[in-house]
Amino acid sequence: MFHDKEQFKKSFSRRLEQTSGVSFANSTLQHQYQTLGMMVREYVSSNWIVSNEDTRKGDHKEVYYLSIEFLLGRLLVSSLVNLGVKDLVEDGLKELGIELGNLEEAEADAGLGNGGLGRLAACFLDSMASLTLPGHGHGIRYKHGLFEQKIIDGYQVELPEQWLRNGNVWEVRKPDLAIEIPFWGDVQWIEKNGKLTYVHEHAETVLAVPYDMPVIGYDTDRVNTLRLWGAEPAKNFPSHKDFMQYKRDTEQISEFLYPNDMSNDGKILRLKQQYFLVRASLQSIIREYKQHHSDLFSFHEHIAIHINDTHPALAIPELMRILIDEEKMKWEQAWTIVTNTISYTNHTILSEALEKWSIDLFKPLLPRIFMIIEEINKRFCKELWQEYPGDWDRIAHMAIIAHGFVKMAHLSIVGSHSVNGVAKLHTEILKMREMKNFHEYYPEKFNNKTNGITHRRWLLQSNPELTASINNTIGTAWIAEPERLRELAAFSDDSSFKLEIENMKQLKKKELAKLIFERDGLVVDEHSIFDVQIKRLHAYKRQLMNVLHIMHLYNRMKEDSSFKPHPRTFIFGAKAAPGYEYAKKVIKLVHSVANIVNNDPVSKDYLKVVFLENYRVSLAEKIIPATNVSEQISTASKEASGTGNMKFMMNGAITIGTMDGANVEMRDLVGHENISIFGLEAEEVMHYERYGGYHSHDYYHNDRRIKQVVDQLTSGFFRDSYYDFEAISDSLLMENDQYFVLKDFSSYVDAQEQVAAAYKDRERWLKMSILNIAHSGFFSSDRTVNEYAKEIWNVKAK
Ligand code: 26V
Repeated sequence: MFHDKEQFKKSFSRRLEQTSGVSFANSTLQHQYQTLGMMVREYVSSNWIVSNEDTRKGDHKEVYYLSIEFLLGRLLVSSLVNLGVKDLVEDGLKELGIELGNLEEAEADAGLGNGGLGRLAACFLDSMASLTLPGHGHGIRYKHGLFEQKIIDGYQVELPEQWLRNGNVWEVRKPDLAIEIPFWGDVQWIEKNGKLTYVHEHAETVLAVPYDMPVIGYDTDRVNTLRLWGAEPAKNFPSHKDFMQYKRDTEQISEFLYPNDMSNDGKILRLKQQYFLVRASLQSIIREYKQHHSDLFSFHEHIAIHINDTHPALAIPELMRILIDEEKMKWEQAWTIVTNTISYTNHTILSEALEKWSIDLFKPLLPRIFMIIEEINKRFCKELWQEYPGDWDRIAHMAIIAHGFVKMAHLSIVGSHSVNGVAKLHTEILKMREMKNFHEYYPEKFNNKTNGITHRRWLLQSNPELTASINNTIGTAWIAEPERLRELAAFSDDSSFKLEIENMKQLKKKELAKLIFERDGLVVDEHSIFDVQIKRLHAYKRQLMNVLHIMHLYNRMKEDSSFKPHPRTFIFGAKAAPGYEYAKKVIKLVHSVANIVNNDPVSKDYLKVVFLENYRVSLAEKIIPATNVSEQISTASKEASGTGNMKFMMNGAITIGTMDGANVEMRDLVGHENISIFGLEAEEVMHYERYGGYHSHDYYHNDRRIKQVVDQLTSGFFRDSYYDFEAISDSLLMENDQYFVLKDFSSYVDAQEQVAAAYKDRERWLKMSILNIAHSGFFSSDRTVNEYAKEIWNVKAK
């Protein structure tokens, strides 16, 4: 149905009328989108079945990627791109009077993630399928993804997100494969068929129902599966409980995605979500495995299970439970299988995000799992005692259970065969600081896998103009081997390629300017520098430093009428966790600064500040190709990797950034003259943190520019919000500026001036831009996933 345009048009119109129940002429965009979606699903269904049956029969090792988040975004156009039929469909629809772009907008984002960690999982799915690796995802089918952000008077307001309002064409519900998940109750030690065993009694059971989504690879018949679990009442509800209460309690498990990334509030519902995901996934993996194997003794030779951060770490004790209680294996044998099956990625060193659960909460909810963790801990501490006799301090630090808490990172390290960080610097910090003791004890487990992004979504799909220019210049081999983008380096002085890059950027900026006007009624100068910071709002990401810099430029213009900076449009997009007051104040500050700068006749033709509401994947796809300057300005050592930085680089933006996360590797690849690096380095930050010596007051008192902008926060300069910014000012002065904003301010201003100077030099700028694109191939998630497959999972392409 996608091989021939005429045939496509015919089946599309027929299907539309059959399924929507209205005539073609009266159909809505929603009808049209649903129809096309169904056609794609049907088109891949036979390959999907073949892929599933192939791997199981062929005895290939498979990998399962367990993640509490999958931030997929929209799927229609990425599916068409991967199937290689986008142009045909676009042309066919056009002849029917329909714009593919409009159908694209009719799809809701699948926003089942907070940020980097969830989007990484989605990029990995795309790469696994495109590399024809047998790799599947397991996650939760949240009824509401990350909240929808509204800005009212400059303040963030959260609304429940509704991605399932019009159904989800990409999923297949499989109620016959549902699995029961027990919570609470008690564990009894009983004799059964002459053997002692544990049984879990009086549990409250929840039903996990799988919804399968096809994961379509690029230019391959491979179709993998993302299985998302939805919670429903089980057939037998507990007799002691009111049935309505029971229904609410069960459905709540997959109702909402927790919106507070990086803050571990230890809520029981979250622990329920984690066990729900883990138990359902393992049951489903083992059920399929058993169709072809009579026992689980060589499970780890056929199955790899990856845990995306510690959220699915209960896979370790759960797999132990299955092997011991159900398969009747000995502890040692089970432990060998478990540790050889599981691998773990750490995504942050921020202590606020490290998960730990109080025993009081954990033990009653998951009684058997708690017993098993106690046993793992006991044996681990005993081993440590052998290695470090008498070193109580070290053992207490490394224990899995200590001071009334279960530490999930420790469980993950002890129960897996591989622990990886997500960028070189991050892995070094893990090894040398945060997880030093563990690295000393298990040096062979630790390794680095620098993150990546799928170049199919972030270049082919979101920037077809750049894709076409690249194809015309170096051919199309880079699509399968993205590191061949490097061949573009030879064209960094080529005037016609430069012109193409310039035209591409201009076109993308024009499109974004139009979007900004439609959303906000704000006119931005298409020829200004588009300077962008889009990411979750966090103190360590330092959106505040960006805002203070804008205030400083404004102050300069007010004081010196001869100072006319190159026009700039500062674009922000960010959601703040609903309970994160400081982050919400920074959002308000962006709006207050915008109010002044965008309206003052002195500045309004030079500086524009735009905050794009409800930042999400589909918006990123429109912003990134239009960006000139990419802001990656976290306090060094705090951003594990960053992945937005890579998307901008691939689309020809110049990065202004600190030596943090993957920025370090970007600089090494592109060369220091093609990226603007400033500020403290990680070692320096960690030295101050350990030994002190930084006094933000000194910077406040000794730098007039700093004093001026900090004073403005509380002096009544922002007439609409007199008291709003006291907390921000306090964080800088009273709390000694934990993220070194004032310390790095001056070097940031200098770096910004250098960026502006480079932009004025057209030839130099375009050369930089081309070299950034040329060196971005390393950051394709195909490279990352290949490394995982070879060095951690030991799985091979089919
Ligand atoms: C932690 C928590 C704590 C409990 C409440 C809910 C919740 C949700 C998510 C997280 C994990 C946050 C960690 C994270 O997203 N890290 C980011 O991972 C990216 C992919 O590796 C990386 O590029 C970013 O630098 C890193 O911040």
